[in-house]
Amino acid sequence: MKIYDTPGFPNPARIRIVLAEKGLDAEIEFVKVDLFAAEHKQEAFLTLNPAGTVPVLELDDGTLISEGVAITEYLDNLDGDPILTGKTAKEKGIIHMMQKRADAQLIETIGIYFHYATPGLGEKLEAFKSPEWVARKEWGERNLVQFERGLRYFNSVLIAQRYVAGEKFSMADITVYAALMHAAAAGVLIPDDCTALRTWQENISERPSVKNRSGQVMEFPG
Ligand SMILES: N[C@@H](CCC(=O)N[C@@H](CS)C(=O)NCC(=O)O)C(=O)O
Repeated sequence: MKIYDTPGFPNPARIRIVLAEKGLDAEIEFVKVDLFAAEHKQEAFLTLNPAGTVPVLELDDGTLISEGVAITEYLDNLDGDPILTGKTAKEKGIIHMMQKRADAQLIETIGIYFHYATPGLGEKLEAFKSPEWVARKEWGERNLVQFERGLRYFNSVLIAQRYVAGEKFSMADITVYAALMHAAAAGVLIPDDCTALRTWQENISERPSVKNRSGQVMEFPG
């Protein structure tokens, strides 16, 4: 199997954590995509994923799977023992609900803030997004407010339970963790009073699947 991604970026990090949790690292060949050069917006990459985003998984028979949740489902179910996406109907329902909330409230909002209200990944890539800078910045700032609301929501969840979707670690934890990684790279920190979220983040950083990766930060050109 191959994974097209960019090391250190939050959505690729989600899948790298999944691979480590599943003990699948050795089965994967990584192909690096240069986001700063907008390689993912060129025809060759768009044939792999029309959305023009990383990561993308390519199976040995050439099948292409993009979207973090879809890739996670595939990898988690490969050995018939899904530990990240739920075993029972109830677990699956709750994990997918919390996963969607983590995407909508954190991953998407911090991504919009980063690309629209800050210099993002630099001129070459950001030219592919809206050129109306003033409106962009306002849109980005509004998403930061949503992101901060999302942090408070997940803090309240983690006051009541150990992990994002209950008492077991799941893909929803990985998504929230990756969103916080992205936020830190964009200079956005967890508010001091979100103590449950901070404690949870410290605990997740200690997981073997995360520990060796938590030092990876997004590197900016120039
Ligand atoms: N919904 C997608 C999001 C993937 C995504 O946004 N990846 C980022 C890297 S962290 C990307 O490719 N960004 C490039 C861009 O937005 O141009 C998923 O779950 O895989």
